[in-house]
Parts: sequence; structure tokens; C-alpha cells
Amino acid sequence: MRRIRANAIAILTVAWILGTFYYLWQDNKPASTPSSSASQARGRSHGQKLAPGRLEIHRDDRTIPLIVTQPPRTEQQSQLLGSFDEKAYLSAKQLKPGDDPYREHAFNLQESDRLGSERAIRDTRHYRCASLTYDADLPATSIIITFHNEARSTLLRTIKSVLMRSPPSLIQEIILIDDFSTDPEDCQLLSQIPKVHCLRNIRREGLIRSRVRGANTASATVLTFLDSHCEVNADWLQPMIQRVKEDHTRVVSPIIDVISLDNFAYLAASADLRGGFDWSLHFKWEQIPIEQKMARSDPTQPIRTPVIAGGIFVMDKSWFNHLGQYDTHMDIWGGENFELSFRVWMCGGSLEILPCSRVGHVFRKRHPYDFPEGNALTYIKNTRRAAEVWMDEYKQYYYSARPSAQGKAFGSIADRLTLRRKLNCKPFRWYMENVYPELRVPEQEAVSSVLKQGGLCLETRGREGLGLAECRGAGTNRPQSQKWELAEPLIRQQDLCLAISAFTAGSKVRMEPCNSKEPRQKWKPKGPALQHMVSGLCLDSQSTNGPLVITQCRPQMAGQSWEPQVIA
Ligand code: LR7
Ligand code: MN
Repeated sequence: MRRIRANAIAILTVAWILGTFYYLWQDNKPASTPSSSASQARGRSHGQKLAPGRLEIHRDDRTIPLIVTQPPRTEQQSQLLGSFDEKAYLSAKQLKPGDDPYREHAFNLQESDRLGSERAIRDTRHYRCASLTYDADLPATSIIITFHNEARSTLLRTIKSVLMRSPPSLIQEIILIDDFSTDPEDCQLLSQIPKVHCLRNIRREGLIRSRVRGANTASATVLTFLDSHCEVNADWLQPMIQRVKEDHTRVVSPIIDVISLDNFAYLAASADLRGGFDWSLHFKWEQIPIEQKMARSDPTQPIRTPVIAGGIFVMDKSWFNHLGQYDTHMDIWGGENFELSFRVWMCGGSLEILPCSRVGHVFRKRHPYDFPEGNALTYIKNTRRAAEVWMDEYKQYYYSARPSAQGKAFGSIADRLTLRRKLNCKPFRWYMENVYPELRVPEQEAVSSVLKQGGLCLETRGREGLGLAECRGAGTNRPQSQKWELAEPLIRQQDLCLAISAFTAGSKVRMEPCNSKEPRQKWKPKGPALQHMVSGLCLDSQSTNGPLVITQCRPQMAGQSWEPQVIA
């Protein structure tokens, strides 16, 4: 009797251990230790690790339960795919023994093919997302996927993940734009899947014109753009459509998780990032500014972002059209995300990342396709168009960061300038001040000037004092006390800078050690006047003998007129 009981316990224990291992293996397919190359490629950190035998993930400071987003049961699949023969589609293109699995697509094709067209992926959202509710009457969307020579297995997984993990009523259609891939069947065969349409370009257009073509044939009121190598996660669509339904001027993106290009592991991305860029118009993920991070009590709330990555977003169709779709003179790849982002913000909309929406994307280290005009020239042409149309006087920083852009052809931008005028969009300065104040303007090369008012010159007196005095010396013989460097936003004399003592009208202005982060030291020209950026007040000499102060701006007044004269 005792023996039987002991045997039963042993069998149960073995079954339990096997079950646990199977569960972990399912979740972590295809390999249990994801390589770090995908995260390096993206410059993100992915803190989650799976401790053997423990069904939980440690991420940041939270411990979240392991919830796996399951594929549907097989009975549902035949309905999902209609007459489409998945097996035939995938097996027609197989790697031959000895082929380099990275050659054609810049990711490990062997791993992608091995995974098949569907798999369970980890639900990477914050646990609080699962309890959010959405309107029952959300509008349906047209999904737009453009591709050029995408691998069949990644393309099919993208489509199937959409069909599997979206409420069917929200998917009006999936529009594939085959951007002149070598094999027209890659696209054609997929249109046997219910709701899937295929448009083929008769020549290579690039992703920008292809997306516009897709958008023009879309029949839903909401557009959803996806890259051709994604896997959408649980409830990815509802949060985005909800935000756009509430306010059609919002353009929203999910958090973009990483699918490893080596082993196709699905890795959670950090939820504290937003889109940014440097002056060469190079996109980068960056930390949310600390003040915003501190103010975030609810991790399900949207994150305002200066720019979107570009490939995965939801936008109201009439808003997309109203704002001028895309700049269709941009070719192949690149730059369109800046152009769209500047345009959305500056012309009355907003951009946000929704943490409760997650979509995986295969990040690559190189382009697997050719650029007919060359990669560098195409990127320069596209970003130059974005800078010339939208960046006003700030485009000078783009040109200093990318000197090779000067003199390169970028075509006519007349239509886009007309569009900007017609839409009555705000200046780039507004974008800098209100949307992306964290983007630092590079320190300009110091040019020495005198600051003239009437016949007199602004000069320093002692360590802190300031006043107007007769201009002395000439050219480089000017006394040090009358030489100024206008290094916006600073007005400096060696290591000292012009600063206000308080933010109210009538406050004295004095010199203090320079600190480009100090709001009291930030100035900008306003006509002939010098305006303190934060208080909005202007530098005023009032009377020739009195101290310098800040007063309400009236640039016509003699006491506020400062004429810089460069010292030769
Ligand atoms: O000539 C082309 N025709 C195309 O249809 C070249 C590309 N494409 C397709 C391509 O098959 C893919 O589906 O366009 C899509 C994007 O090209 P990728 O995947 O080679 O580039 P990427 O992932 O680096 O692209 C990111 O930046 C692009 C800049 O133009 C676009 O905005 C992409 O949509 C964007 N992808 C994302 O935002 C996903 C997250 C990546 C990040 C950051
Ligand atoms: Mn991509």
C-alpha cells in the first residue's frame, strides 16, 4: 500500500516537473537565452530574465506574472486563412543547405522559418493594462503594410498575428503594398486570406509613396501602419483606436518590443522611452525627462513623444489627408518620420506612445535591399527636405551636423511650403520650446561683438555691474569690458554671463558665472531687443546712468534697442 502511494507521488512529481519545463519551453521558444544583439542594435536595455523553474519575470522593480498570449485553436485557423494554403506558401521558399541565413534579409531566416506562422508570445504589458476597458463602438481600421522582398515567414506572421490578436470587428482590411519585390507571388498568394488585399507597384517606389498608395485605397476611417516583420501583442489595437477616436488629431504608436534578429526571441522593451533625435536627424530612443517620469503615477498613461519611430502608428484617415499625407518626393527609406512628426506637432496635433499597446519588430543592423540612388544620398535628400520645409532657422544646426548635406540635390519643396502656409503651422521655435526643449542647441562659435545703443556701448563694471558708456578703441583693440559673445541663449563675456536677478519687471540685470542650464541666463533676439526667454521681458537701459533692468518688451523704445556690431 505504502509502495503504491510512493509510486503515485513519484509519477506526479515527474509529471509536474515535465509540465513546468514544457511551459517554459513554449514561452521561450526558440531559444532560452536571447542574444543581446537586438537590444544593442536598438540601444535599449531589456532587463527581463527568466529564472529557471520560476514562473515569473523580474523587470525593473516589478515582478509580473508570466502571461502568455496564446495562438487560436486549430478549428479557428481555417476560417482565419480562407483558401490560403499556408504550407505550400512557406515551403516554396526554403533556405538551401549551406546558404547564409542572414544574407537575404539581414536576420536569421532559418530561425524565422523554423518558428512557423504563429507562436505564443509573452504579454509584455504592465499588468494594470489588462483591466482597462475600451468603447464597444470603436471604429474599424485599415492595416497598411508595405514591403520590398520581405521573407515569407515574417510577412505571414505579421498578418496572422494581426488577425489572431485583434477583435475581428476592428479589422476592416489588411492592405499589402508589394513595392516591386522580385517575386509577385509573395503578395498575390496572400490575398487569398480573407480581408487581405494586395497592391503591387510596377516599379520600386520606396516605403513613403507605397504607404500613400495604400492609404488612398483604404476604406476605413482609421489607418494603421505596420512594418512587414512585426508581431502584434495582446490587445494591441484597442488602446490606439480609443485614443484616436477621442481626439482625431492624436497620432499614436505602441511600445515597440524587440524580436531578436538572431533567434527571434520576443523581448520586452523598456516602458520609459520616447522618440528623440540629434541635429543630424538621426532617430534615437531616449529616457522620458525626469520631471515627466516623476509625475507619472499611472503606468498605463500615454507618453508624449517629440517624434515617432515611423513604422508602426495609428492615425485618423481624414487627419492624415488634411495634414498632407507624406512628402511623396521622399524616396525609398528614411526621414519621413521626422517630416510627419514635425508636421503633426506644428500643425495642431500631437504624438504619443501608448504603453498598453505592444508590437514586436525585428530590428536589423543593415538594410537588406538596395537604394537605387545610394543609401547616404537618399537619406540626405529625404532629411534635407524635412529640414528645409519645417526647421526654419534651426536648419543651420542640421547642416553643421551633416556638412555633406550642403549642395546635395533635394528637388523642389514649393508644394510642401505651400501646404505649411495653408495649414497655418507654428514655427519650429515653438516646437523646440514646447515639444522638445531637451534638444540642446549647439554652442555656437564665439563671435565677439559690441552691443550698441545710440552711440554708446554696453560694458561691464567690476565683477557684477553693467552700464552704458562711450565706445572705446576700435576693432580688436576694444576693451575686454565692451566685448560680448552672443552664444544663444547666452550673452557672455569670458566666463560670465548676463543674468536677471528675478523674474519680475524692473528686476536688475547683472553678470554671473555662465551656466547654460540656468533659466535666468537665457536670452533671444526679438527684433532689435534682447528678450529674456523665460520671463518674456526685455533688456532695458532705462536711463543712461541707472542700472540695467528687464521691462515689458517694447522693441521700438530706444532703451531696448541693442545693435550688435561684430568686431573684425
Ligand atoms: O524600398 C522600400 N520599400 C518598402 O516597402 C524599402 C522598405 N520597404 C518596407 C520594408 O519592407 C519594411 O516593411 O518598409 C518597411 C520599413 O523598412 P525597414 O524595416 O527596412 O526599416 P526600419 O525598420 O529601419 O524602418 C524604420 O524607419 C523607417 C524610416 O523610413 C520607417 O519609418 C520604418 O517604418 C521604421 N520602422 C519602425 O518604426 C519600426 C520600429 C523600428 C525603429 C526605430
Ligand atoms: Mn522594420
